[in-house]
Amino acid sequence: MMAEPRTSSIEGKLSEEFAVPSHVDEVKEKMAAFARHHAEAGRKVVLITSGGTKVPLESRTVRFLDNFSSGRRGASSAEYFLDSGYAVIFLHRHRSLYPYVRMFLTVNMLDVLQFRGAEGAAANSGDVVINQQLLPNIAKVLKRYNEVKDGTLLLPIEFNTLSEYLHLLKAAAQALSSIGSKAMFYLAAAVSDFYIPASEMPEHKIQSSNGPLQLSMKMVPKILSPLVKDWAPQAFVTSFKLETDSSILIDKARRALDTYRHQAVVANVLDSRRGYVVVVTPETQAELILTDEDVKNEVEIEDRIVSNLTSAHTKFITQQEG
Ligand code: 9Z3
Repeated sequence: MMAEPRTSSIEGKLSEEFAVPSHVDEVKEKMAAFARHHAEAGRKVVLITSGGTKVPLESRTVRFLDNFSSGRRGASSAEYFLDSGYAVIFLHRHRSLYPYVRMFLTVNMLDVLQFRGAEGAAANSGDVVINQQLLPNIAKVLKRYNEVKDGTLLLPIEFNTLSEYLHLLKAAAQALSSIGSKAMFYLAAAVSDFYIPASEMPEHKIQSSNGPLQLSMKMVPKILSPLVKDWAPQAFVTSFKLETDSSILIDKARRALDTYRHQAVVANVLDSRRGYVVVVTPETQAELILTDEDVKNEVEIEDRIVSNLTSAHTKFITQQEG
């Protein structure tokens, strides 16, 4: 078994080495009010993290290290959680995929809009309408989007930097602690494991005239540890494990569960992540696979993941209360 990370040193590192965003208290209060309101209305609340992180190499940043994550997993999962009756806090990277809107990002807006009336493109003023033949699902999606908006069921919170992500996740965990086991964490963001501390970062643009670049990066603190132990100890916590080598995937997922003692790990491999995942819990292991038929019918794997986890969450709540 892995040595358990020391929680207090992680909290210390977080406050010393990662700049606290100025709006963190305000956002925390917003999240706490959202959670209280929905829990009182009998809803469960899920905090979804989504998207990649970028890690700056210079303090006046010209260059940064990024990763592949599009935020699609988080955005589509948010929709399935909403369909399952959850209220959703969507902690996502600025400009990563967003629930509902994600479906229309590949269309050029100007190609699907037209002037109303017979004169069509010849007109140069008047009402603009959408060509629904080019966006067959738009009415259905717009209706659902408006229902979610009118019910204030989705609270979007953005992060840009790794520091913002870490502090906002901490604030979210503390904000949700008041609703105990009704809270779920669904940590799908692809967060950098490495960073350069502000004290070791050059201020100005790194000069290529100095020759080849060697970087030394530090480990990002394992924030899952204080989240599970201290900030939201009663919540149902799901982390994600990504590998490129499928032969080590399940072992790594089990090790994460042993180390952090949370409830579930969704294990996935980069290339097959849209069609295959394994949900690993201390007692179970469920393979979720999309068949060719599923793909033809536009079934998404997030539908299966969310259905698996919402059932596990319901059982978890019953056990906690019993
Ligand atoms: C995931 O594994 C997500 O499923 C993906 C989704 C990021 C692969 P997309 O955003 O992709 O839909 O394009 N997220 C967690 C990845 C991660 O970095 N996990 C770390 C690890 O595996 C920390 S738990 O060690």
